[in-house]
Amino acid sequence: MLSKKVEKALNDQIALEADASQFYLAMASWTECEGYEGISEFLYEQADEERMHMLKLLRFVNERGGKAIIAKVSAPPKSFSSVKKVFDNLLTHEMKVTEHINKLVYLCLQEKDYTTHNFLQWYVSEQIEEEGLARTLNDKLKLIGSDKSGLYMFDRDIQKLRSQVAKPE
Ligand code: OFO
Repeated sequence: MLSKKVEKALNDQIALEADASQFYLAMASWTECEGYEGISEFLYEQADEERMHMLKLLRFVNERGGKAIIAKVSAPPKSFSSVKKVFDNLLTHEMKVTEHINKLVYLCLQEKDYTTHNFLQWYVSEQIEEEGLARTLNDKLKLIGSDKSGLYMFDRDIQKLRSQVAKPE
């Protein structure tokens, strides 16, 4: 059985993952309209992944005798100033998620909820991957700067870059 504190923190995390999914969807749609096929495909997949993260938490809360709350998602921006800005947003978002996961893990220890602590280890590994990938992509874009042909290749190769960063099971 979840303590009220852990249940509330897990529900906050559900809302955060749902927000991330919606935000990435907005970036996927914008990059698609701007003609970046590879980048938009990558971001559509990221949006799906965030939804999966949200669902996994939701099912866990219900299975452990809590009540998952489906919160309202915030409206993401309609447009973005550049591809670089999109990936800055991605990194900032991932860093925020990592910080929240770490706080959740700490709370589980305080509450002596070792089951949830164990469940969250998957998220800890996932965040290492996601943050690492977001950093790698930002570093590439920094190198590319305003070079249009570099950006063209980045769009073409982004899925290859993703597979170079191994995904956890
Ligand atoms: Fe679920 O926040 Fe990214 O991974």
